[in-house]
Amino acid sequence: MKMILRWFPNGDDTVTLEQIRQIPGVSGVATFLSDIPAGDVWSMDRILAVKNEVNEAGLEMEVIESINVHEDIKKGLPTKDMYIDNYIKTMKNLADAGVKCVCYNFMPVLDWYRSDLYLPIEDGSLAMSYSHDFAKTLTLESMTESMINGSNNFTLPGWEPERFGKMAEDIAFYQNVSQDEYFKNIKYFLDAIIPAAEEFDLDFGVHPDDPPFPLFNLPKVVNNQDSIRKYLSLHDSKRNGLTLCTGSLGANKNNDVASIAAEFAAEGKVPFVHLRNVKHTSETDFHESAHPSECGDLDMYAIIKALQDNGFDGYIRPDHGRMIWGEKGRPGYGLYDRALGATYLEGLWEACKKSR
Ligand code: DNO
Repeated sequence: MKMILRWFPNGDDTVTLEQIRQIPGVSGVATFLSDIPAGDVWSMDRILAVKNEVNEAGLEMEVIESINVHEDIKKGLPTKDMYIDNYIKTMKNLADAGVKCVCYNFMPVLDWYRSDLYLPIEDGSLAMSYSHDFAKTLTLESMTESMINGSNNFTLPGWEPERFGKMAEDIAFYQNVSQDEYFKNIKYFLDAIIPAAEEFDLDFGVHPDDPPFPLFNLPKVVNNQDSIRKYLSLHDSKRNGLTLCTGSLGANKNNDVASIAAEFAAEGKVPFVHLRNVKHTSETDFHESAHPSECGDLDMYAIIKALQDNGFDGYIRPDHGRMIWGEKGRPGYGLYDRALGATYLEGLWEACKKSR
């Protein structure tokens, strides 16, 4: 297992590589070139520039989160082949630069959403939260506005400004796309990229829908054990895996995250894990919490044990932290709470391992 942290390059992060290097046990970062629009090829020069920066700080760059999938591929438009070719070129360049694992998602239009990016919780810290009833009252414009206004002038991953212009049109497009048709588009993509991933020795881990509940009547892709099974069976390969995001899946009380971890780790299809805890406030609503089991509703011990029992040997990163100790930064991605999370999770990992 390698513990890593998400880091945003090009001066777009309040957290420095030097700080990350000093978190005990953290060996690398998950990063991406957020300024390259989805569908364009990531050049070797750009990839090597960020890799060198990471390596010079004493860290590894073995994980990319994400190579975004162009919406035309998701929509199954004729231009999809050109964008898939570009995607594969990016994969090849990344593999040549030593990348081993790619996290991506196939969610239509919206990557992730929270109704409040700074909810004060009991201990005085600020956490991100979600209310489904509230989300359902929003128009696309008000949702986008709230994410932009709440983001402290940081670009939120999945909310890159290049996306805004076409979101409304894309949402309208999907109103006529059935879940089955959408899965055909996923299969087309996987049939093209997974053989390339096999050739380049790259593990792919699809990120679950976040939150796992439908918004704007968009198709849902990966939000429970059955849909993960379905997604992974579209193109059966060890390279076609899951990014097990405990907070995304765990937002639905009906998901047994440890059982999901066990099933897919046993198949060797969990290359990457996002560990985060959530506190449910209703059937659909939650706020994020600190990582320890006692702070939220997920049993981190059970999840880590399930991963270990089933041979998991991939990357873990502490996911979204709260804002604590007055830190100002990109929602979910400050330094302090994620550093606490990393050391807690490493302790749990070690205890679990030694008690085997
Ligand atoms: C949000 C993240 C997501 C995730 C993508 C992966 O904080 O978890 O943006 O990186 O869905 O493709």
